[in-house]
Amino acid sequence: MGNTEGTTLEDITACESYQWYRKFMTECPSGLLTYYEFKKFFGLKNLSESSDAYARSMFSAFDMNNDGCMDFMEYVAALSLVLKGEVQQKLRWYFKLYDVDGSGCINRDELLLIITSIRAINGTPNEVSAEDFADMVFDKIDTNGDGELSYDEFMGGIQNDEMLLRTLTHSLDLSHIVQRIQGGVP
Ligand SMILES: [Ca+2]
Ligand SMILES: [Ca+2]
Ligand SMILES: [Ca+2]
Repeated sequence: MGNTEGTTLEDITACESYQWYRKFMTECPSGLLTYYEFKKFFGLKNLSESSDAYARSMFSAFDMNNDGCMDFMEYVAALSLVLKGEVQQKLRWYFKLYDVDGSGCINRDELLLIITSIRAINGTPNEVSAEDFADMVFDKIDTNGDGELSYDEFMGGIQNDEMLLRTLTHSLDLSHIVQRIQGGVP
């Protein structure tokens, strides 16, 4: 797994970082978020096995130095990326998130796991089954047909497909968290 996160913190205003800092420190006085606290923080409760696997891979993607905890900088970097990052930065991060086993490629099982988990967490009804959706993604963007999505196939394919891009962006909609943060913490 290459450490090529292009995350910059430049575009966060001082006021926003203060709000995020306050929120983080209120909910996590130790300054380090474990996976258990992470789930509490993001209001993830009663997760099914696959949703839990997804939340766990999201946590690992946030935990950039892989020490098993999310510290404040990682938290801000992640939020900043998810909320304001350029499409390319976001996709790079999604790729890391979706490549559950860190092999450098996304295979069909990994994609299916993610789709199923996202659907379970978001609880939204879908016309297309997760299996069909995964097949469609592979049909569209696995350009060399080897059954795995390489980084280039993923980046190129998603960016050239309005619908996939929108689906991906919605899959990690953190707006309710932002609302909680910006609404202020008592
Ligand atoms: Ca960490
Ligand atoms: Ca993989
Ligand atoms: Ca491929």
